[in-house]
Amino acid sequence: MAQREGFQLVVVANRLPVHLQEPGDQSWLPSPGGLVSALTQVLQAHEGLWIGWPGVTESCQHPADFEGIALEAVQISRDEYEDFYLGFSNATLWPLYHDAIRSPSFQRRWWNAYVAVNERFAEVTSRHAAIGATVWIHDYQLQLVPELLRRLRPDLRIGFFLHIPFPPIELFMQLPWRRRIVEGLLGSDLIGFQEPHAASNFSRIARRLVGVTGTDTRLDRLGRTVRVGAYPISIDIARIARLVESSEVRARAIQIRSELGNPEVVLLGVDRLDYTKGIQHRISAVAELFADGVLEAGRHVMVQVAVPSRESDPHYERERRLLEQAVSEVNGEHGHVGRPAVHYLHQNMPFEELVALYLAADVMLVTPLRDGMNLVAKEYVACRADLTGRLVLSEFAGAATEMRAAYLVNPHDLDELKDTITAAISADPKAARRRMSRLRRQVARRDVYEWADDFLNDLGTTSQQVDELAEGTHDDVRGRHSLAHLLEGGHA
Ligand code: GDG
Repeated sequence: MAQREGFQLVVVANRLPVHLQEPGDQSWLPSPGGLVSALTQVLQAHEGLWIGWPGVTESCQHPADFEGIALEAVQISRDEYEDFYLGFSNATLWPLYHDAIRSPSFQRRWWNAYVAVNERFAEVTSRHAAIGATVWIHDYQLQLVPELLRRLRPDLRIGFFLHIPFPPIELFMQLPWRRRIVEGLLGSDLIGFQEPHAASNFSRIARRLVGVTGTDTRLDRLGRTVRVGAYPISIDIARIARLVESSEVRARAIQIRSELGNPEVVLLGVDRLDYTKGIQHRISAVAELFADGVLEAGRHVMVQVAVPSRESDPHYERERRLLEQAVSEVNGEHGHVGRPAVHYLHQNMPFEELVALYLAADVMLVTPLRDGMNLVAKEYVACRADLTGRLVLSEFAGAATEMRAAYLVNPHDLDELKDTITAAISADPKAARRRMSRLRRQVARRDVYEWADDFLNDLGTTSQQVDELAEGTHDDVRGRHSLAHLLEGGHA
């Protein structure tokens, strides 16, 4: 739905909401997930535009729209994929922002590619946003875009949401380009984080590094107010409720238990195969519980779904090898013929199958070493309408800030992890129901659609000066689409 004067609402994310079924193929599928559904719905209501990378470095013919929203691609070359995506995004920022669980690597070439790709996103956005439009930028790959875009288009209302944690100052200060990242984010009118703690980490760092004044929730940047806050993301609760009620999904859950040999207890883990998710810590705890005789193959069984992720990255390849070795050791030592202790699936599956697994599982193990939120924890709880099921949850997941009634655990403490899993399995059913009931009330407070509305409503009430600019400067902002032009002195 192209509009000559541009779009009033623009979402900017690293990826478009569609992906190619097979590389080299030309059939595009919607990317799964509550976030895509929520943002699509918001954009549909405003005839908005989604800007992102199509996911392939070769030129491709992506669809011009998706479920009634317009799509605009930002191209990334093969070298930029290596340096901007695998390099700076996933081997510098990702580990640094996740407590440096793996050592972040700092490479100037990666940084230069990050700047170049962020500039391209800002330029494409500036060409398509209407005068005074609202632009919502997502995640750690695009932290420079708010400031770059503001330079091109001071008339825009700019929001940014970070899906992953924002680190404490002690870690963030390692980043050679720390000041540029903070200045980049400060180009926003509203910066949202998953947790209040992340928001205050950012504000403290901004005051220290850039010398802005203000509180943890409001910073004064060059005469503008930048609001900072926590907007914990959620899930599509109604969709999950519909699936839980469907007879096919319920029948599949029963079938899964039967295929597992109708054990007394099914333990479940579902994660992207990522070193931040604590999958190995969980497998170690379960292995020791089998060795101690607390768990017995046949009576107890674990299912671990490890969704393939970032497979060309050597850290992830190594993680996969170590995990598969650990699983095969447990099964070698504690399984029986036809009755493995741990069922391991390294594959993507339809969401319906995932919901059937959530329904089939008595104990859900969510043990990341650090996680922005963790939607799996919320999805599991949303599935347990009959109040059965127990959630073991790492205190280092953003979800733990809200989900206090879970069996909370420090996954680094192997004994505590074993004790917590044992406590969850053997808890008095009444006490476990009370916990699940509290968790369900908590999760029901806000779904992903309300999350998006909350953010956009708050963004809509920011920065009066934006409205004044948009009214007075139509001619002024036209044609400001190139950062190179700006830097040459086209517009200061
Ligand atoms: C980042 C942050 C934050 C998983 N396997 C399959 C599948 N999934 C879906 C789950 C869930 C989602 O993927 C995973 O979400 P998480 O929150 O656990 O994790 P990240 O991918 O690391 O996401 C995280 C999130 O952004 C949102 O802000 O919570 O902290 O790291 O929804 O259901 N879906 C399908 N098949 C699978 O095999 N269809």
